Amino acid sequence: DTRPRTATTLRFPEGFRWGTATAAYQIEGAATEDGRTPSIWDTFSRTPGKVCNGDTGDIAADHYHRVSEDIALMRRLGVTDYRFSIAWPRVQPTGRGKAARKGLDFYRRLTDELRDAGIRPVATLYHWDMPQELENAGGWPHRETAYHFAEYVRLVAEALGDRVGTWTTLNEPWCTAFLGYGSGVHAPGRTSAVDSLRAAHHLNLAHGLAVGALRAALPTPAEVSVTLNLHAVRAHTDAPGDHDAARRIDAVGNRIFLDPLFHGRLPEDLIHDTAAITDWSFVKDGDLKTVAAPLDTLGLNYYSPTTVAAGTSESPSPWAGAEQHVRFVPAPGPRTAMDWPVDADGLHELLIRLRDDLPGLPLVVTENGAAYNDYADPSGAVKDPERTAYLHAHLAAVHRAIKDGADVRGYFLWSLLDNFEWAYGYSKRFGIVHVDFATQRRTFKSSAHWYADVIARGGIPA
Ligand code: PNW
Repeated sequence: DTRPRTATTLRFPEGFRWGTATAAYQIEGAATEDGRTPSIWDTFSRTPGKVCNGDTGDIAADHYHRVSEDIALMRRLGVTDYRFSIAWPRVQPTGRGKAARKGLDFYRRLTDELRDAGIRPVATLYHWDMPQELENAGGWPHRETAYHFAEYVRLVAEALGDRVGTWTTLNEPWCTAFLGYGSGVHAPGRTSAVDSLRAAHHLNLAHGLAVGALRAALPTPAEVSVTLNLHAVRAHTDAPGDHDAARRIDAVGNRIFLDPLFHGRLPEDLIHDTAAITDWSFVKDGDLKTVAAPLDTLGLNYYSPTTVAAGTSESPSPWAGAEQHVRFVPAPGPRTAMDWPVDADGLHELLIRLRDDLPGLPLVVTENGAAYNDYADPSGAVKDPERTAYLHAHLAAVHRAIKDGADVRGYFLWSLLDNFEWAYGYSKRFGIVHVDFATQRRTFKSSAHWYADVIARGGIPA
């Protein structure tokens, strides 16, 4: 890059990783090809009333057949890294037994082409698409699932360990446990507070067992990580009840993962808060030691903050009983098409908290981005100025956190492509590349041109 580096660029550190992120079920399609079996998301999306417009991931962005084209998009962006997920039902179709060669071949092809393009693969092992057979056997509330996950991870690490340097065990276990088994808005759509807590523990256990499997199977030292969607929780006022509401959401939203993973303990206040739901006897001797296996980095996904006050909210909820003490206060100001408030300070807050609570642990923003509608201007260019503004504000927050001493190593923009946005189906678009789902044509939005420029300059306009 020969462009002048003027004082008007907020530059990121040398070697900062600039990426984009996707997930298998949201982009791949090819739902029944090469031996892939149904996942809980295939079942859920086929259940009437669960996903907007009855959309499914059957075809999605057809990425399974468009790997080369999609890597060419990333070359144009200039990304250094690509975060994708591996579909469990593609590589171990029933969730048990040996690996499926054709499923693994797909990820071999993907990672080969990434390497040829000079883009580092960052593989997530679980981004929500559990083989349906394992859900039929009990799913995440069932302890055995954690051991099945570790076995699947071993198969994948043995097959792909020579070509992937960065591994993430789980994406957002909070969503899996609490949206999947608590509020039921995500697959498998169950609504039980105790099952959501059991699921959270077994996800932690699955993660710890998977770290062991990765360390044992990977040929060379690799980077091993987990990605959490931590909640930037704020008390509405200084009233004690509002602070207690924030503490409760912090316990069941954040510390339920942070404490076991990084300190090998359960939050005392959470055990107390949930005493009417469970005695936590599903946590067995030795589990917390397994869960707390050392990690090389922590991935953080951030979209918007949460403000709470004393009160109550609807049930079933993803808060395991805390909804009886907590009211969610709508934030004033701009919102995205998801109706999520735009507030970049929340990202800075979380990075500073992690700087203080987990000293010495490098951080990576593994997802950040926004859903907005775009429009074609008369020349045919696809414009999404609100997304560019959102990204600019959030990258500025990351830059400020780094200046304040947070050790942030990279930023992955969610998402490369418009895709299947879970319960919202195709009605919400997170991509910086527009996908016309009728033709599968990809077009850079103005935000993609902007991001390419940011990467080329190594920073954002001041
Ligand atoms: C994350 N919530 O999902 C996921 O990792 C992505 O797959 C997803 O497309 C992206 O964020 C945008 O939604 C979330 O309700 C879904 O709190 C829902 C919530 C949080 C994250």
